[in-house]
Amino acid sequence: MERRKLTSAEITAELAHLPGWQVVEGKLHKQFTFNSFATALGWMVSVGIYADKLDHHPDWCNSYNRVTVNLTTHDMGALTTWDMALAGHMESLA
Ligand code: H2B
Repeated sequence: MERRKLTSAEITAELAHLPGWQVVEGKLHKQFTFNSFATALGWMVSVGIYADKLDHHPDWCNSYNRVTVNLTTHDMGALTTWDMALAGHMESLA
């Protein structure tokens, strides 16, 4: 998959397809709420397997049934196509 920085127009267009996501301090941000800790953890494991295969890892924090996610591409210091791909995969599994 192509890995490149997104323009602000591209980011705005992508956000239209990612409900609940917003750019906060330059990162793609969302807080997910699940109905239990077990559900949240299972989702994290599924997402984590995909992320590791892509070699693109989320910054995230879990508290009981909530997972707070911040995505960015560390080595480019920007949002990229891979951040959008990871966000889209998170949505498809949530
Ligand atoms: N994840 C994210 N989100 N951004 C990166 O720049 C990044 C990564 N780089 N996972 C990868 C790992 C890099 O450190 C390794 C060496 O491929």
